[in-house]
Amino acid sequence: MVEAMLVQIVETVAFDDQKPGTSGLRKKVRVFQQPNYAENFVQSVFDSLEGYAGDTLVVGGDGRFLNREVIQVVLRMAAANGFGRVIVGQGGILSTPAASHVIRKYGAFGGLVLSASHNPGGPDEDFGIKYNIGNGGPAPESVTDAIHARSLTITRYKTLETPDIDLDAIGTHDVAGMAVEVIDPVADYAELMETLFDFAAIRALLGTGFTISFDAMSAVTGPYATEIFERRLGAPAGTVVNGTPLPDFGHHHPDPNLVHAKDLYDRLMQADGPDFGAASDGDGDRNLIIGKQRYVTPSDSLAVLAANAHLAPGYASGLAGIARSMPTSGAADRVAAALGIPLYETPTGWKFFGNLLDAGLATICGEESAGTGSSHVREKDGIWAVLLWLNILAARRESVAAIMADHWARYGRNYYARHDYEAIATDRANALMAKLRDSLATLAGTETPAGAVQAADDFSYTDPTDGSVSAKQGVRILFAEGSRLVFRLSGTGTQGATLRLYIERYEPAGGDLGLEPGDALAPLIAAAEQLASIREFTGMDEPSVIT
Ligand code: VG1
Ligand code: CO
Repeated sequence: MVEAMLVQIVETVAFDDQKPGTSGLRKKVRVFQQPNYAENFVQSVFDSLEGYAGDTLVVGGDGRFLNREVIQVVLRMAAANGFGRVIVGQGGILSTPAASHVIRKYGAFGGLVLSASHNPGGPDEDFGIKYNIGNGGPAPESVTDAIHARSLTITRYKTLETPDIDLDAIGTHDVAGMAVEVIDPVADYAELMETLFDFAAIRALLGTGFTISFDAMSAVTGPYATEIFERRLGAPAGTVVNGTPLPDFGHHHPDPNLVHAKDLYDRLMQADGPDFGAASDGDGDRNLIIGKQRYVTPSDSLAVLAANAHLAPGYASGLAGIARSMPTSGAADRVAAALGIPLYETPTGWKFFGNLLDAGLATICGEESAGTGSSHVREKDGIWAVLLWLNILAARRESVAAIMADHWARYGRNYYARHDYEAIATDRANALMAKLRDSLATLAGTETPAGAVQAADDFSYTDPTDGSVSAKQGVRILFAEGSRLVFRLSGTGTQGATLRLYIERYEPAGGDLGLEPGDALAPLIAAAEQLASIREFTGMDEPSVIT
């Protein structure tokens, strides 16, 4: 028990901007550096929970600027608030999927994951805090709403005065009577991966001269990738590039897309480049997959992984169901139909998959934003996706390009792109969405360069396990044969607003499967401009990022 006389009650004033977004609270580092800012949020989390006295909390982050300082804050506050034990990754490091696994494996009450994920790091960039519940997954909206409500009325927080814990020393430490266990951040996770995949088969594939390259983007996956790909699977040294986590990610933007992972992309497009390339993001939950001269969209990757998962030992008995976020392409829907299993369509954000996974309704989940994962944890998992791809490649002994061609020939191809308009004025972004929403009732029948609009709505989700409803999750404009446009505003940015436009066109098997995506989608892109006046509202002629 914590020595009660050490606990300090600190008076504080509420901040009005601590509403968690798609994935936790994300703000500029300077915002988090305001006195009491992190403390208020952490206390609001604790105040929203019940029954954790004496229980275990997991804490870790992606190593970005402020990670170590906030971990020390959390350790003191956890002790003062009555947790019995905190498990923390060495050096303050835990990738998001590893944190999820550690929460589950050690039966923790919950965890705090310190990350702003794919957002840049450093003194002028972003930081974030996310609370995960005992199933290892992001807190559902009922909890994040309670945290936000508490943050608006908070008047005091509990902490205590103790020296900093040595986060680099593995072993058990003491914070005023509360145990702090500093663990190897990689070992438990690597062990889990060995139970899911045929490491011997992947090792054999690599032994044939099949070459891979993994770009850790100077973010958290470096130590995980080096241990798993180079040490356990025997890939040559140098397979992992940018493998040391840096507080500012080496000034890189740790978002594994075609803009920020262009080096990797360029190498994979060479005839003599690696056979397989992958990258992950700041906190290790995303994955970018590129075969030799064949980029794989995340939506296609989800579909291919689901169609071939039975080739990996952990999924040999098949899938219970597939879940995808609403803006993710319908490629996985066709696989689910062929397998005779249900397909669940959820709002954006991994927190909506947790209930489906807990209830055994879905086994594999994915998002168009380079997130894929399964029931092995309750977060998306970048290295897991890479290993499943490698396991499939080891079993099929075909190139990525051949696997994609075969997939499209069988299921048809969902041409897909996402256009992001970043850092636009919030009022302009809101005005664009409001105008679109106002037009929903009359959109059907409107002629566009992509044909007539068939239907339009604002996506609303009812969770099949607890009946909770999440409304206004994105405007969908549907055309014939599965083509569609989706408009929504990002919930992870820290500067102005980001408009995301998702564009999809389905081409059935036997049709034009080899088009350039830009050409295939051109009529839909023109339709989006016609229906939403993007140029006028954003003041931009082009998106900032196309993925
Ligand atoms: C984005 C992605 C979403 C993802 C979320 C968190 O959210 O679109 O699919 O779940 O980031 O991912 P938004 O609201 O900005 O569109 V991560 O890797 O940043 O935790
Ligand atoms: Co992430």
